[in-house]
Amino acid sequence: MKTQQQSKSVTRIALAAMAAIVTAAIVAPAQAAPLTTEIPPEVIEGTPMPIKLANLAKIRKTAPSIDVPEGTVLLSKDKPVTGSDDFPIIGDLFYITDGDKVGGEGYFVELMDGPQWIQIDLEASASIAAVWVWHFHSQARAYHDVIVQVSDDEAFESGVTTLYNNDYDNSSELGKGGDKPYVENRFGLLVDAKNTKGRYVRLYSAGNTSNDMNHYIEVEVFGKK
Ligand SMILES: [Ca+2]
Repeated sequence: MKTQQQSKSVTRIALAAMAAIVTAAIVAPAQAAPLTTEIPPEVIEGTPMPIKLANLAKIRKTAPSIDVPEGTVLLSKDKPVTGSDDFPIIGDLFYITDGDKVGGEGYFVELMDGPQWIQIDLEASASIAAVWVWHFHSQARAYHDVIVQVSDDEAFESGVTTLYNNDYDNSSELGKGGDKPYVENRFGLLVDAKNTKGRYVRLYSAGNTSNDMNHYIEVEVFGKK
């Protein structure tokens, strides 16, 4: 029969062993690195417009960052882009993956008013770690109903994962989102994709606080093939 002292010491050893296992479990998948990208210079043009929107997120003053798995790369560069508006009013859909993130004239594509979407085809299913979005940053404004989704289905009819949704009143009818509307600036919106598997990334918006149109300068999809 064990004495109380022996029993305590066995417990201590067991606890130490458990702690070692827990530590190993935490350390093992931590082969992660903070995601960085090139942040475009600030270009502010025109007259500031009032932003009348409740529940706005705090304005970003520095580049956002999340940890992503080691070996994460930019998957979207020059990948084909389609959209709900095939004939943009200004610019071209390929601007969205051409690597240029400069604010101002000549760098953004303008899609018509109302709820519109664009879709990036990564040309193969991938493990997606993050989606970094620049709608427009030469004027402070917030886009309505920003929704980011991933799927292996080109038509987004099945197997759809919503990564981000700030349609707080479900006006775009894709479901109510819990993310906060935000003011666009050169730091963009960094969405944690949590290594979701998919070939297509679709982004929705429904106008902005300055006008009814939809704009994109660049969207970067990061992940592993
Ligand atoms: Ca671009």
